[in-house]
Amino acid sequence: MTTPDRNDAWRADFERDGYVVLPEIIPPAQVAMLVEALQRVEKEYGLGYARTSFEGLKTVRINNLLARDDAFWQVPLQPEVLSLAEALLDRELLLSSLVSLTLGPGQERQPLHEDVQQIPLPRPRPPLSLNAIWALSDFTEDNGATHVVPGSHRYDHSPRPDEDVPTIKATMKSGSIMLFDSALWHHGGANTSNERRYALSCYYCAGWLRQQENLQLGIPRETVARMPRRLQELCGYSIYKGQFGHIDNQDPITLLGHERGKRTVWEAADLKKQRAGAERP
Ligand SMILES: O=C(O)CCC(=O)C(=O)O
Repeated sequence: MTTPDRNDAWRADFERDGYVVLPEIIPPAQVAMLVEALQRVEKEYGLGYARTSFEGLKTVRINNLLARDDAFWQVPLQPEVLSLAEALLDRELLLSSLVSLTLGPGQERQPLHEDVQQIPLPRPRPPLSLNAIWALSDFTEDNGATHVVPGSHRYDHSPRPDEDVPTIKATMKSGSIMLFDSALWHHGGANTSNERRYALSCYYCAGWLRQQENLQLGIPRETVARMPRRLQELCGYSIYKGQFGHIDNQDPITLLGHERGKRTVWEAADLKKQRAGAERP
């Protein structure tokens, strides 16, 4: 269980540094199951290394993981991370993407970047999106642990291509999760070891922001229909503040066989008026 004290401490670290590490919160059996699932999916779909240097020419990235194997469904619902993400974004947040980051031996360091560089809004700003990097291997000095620039989420600009700043390596034990503000400057490290570094990136965004992966079109409807309702909502079968994302004034969750979803903001306003009228003597 998440105690309020622990949650508050994590949130304070996150706000100061732009990231926080939740040490070893995933049980070893779940880590092993996820690594096995990644290996199975990689083989089943005949996947290879990414094709761009940013994504990593010695890195296997499996996109759209929720559609590939049910084993990944629990990842976005991880209680501690989801409750922190809800506290930072709000409960109507969305899953932006769920992707694996398997760094092979020989993978070079990634360029310094932030994950919301394309969003045309001034910095600094409150978090728009959050990335939870799940360590499914120990993140060590030499296998490509993510580098971060603490406090850089508060800088007034995104990193320039030639910007040379000191970073720290977020080394952590397998089963740990690093949650960071996607405005934080960071990059994947170089993997100079002989082993693969297994990781997942579970990326959440505000409910009013476009998702990085188009999960409504990318996951077959019959697959989403089998998911837990909270995961369906996170995938975009939901409306933000009763207004954004509706289909003909209906919450899209009804497309998945649920009788009722959230009311639109307009229905809610009329209902409030009717109730106030009924209470008047
Ligand atoms: O692999 C990592 O450690 C980080 C990857 C990353 O930051 C990205 O691809 O945007």
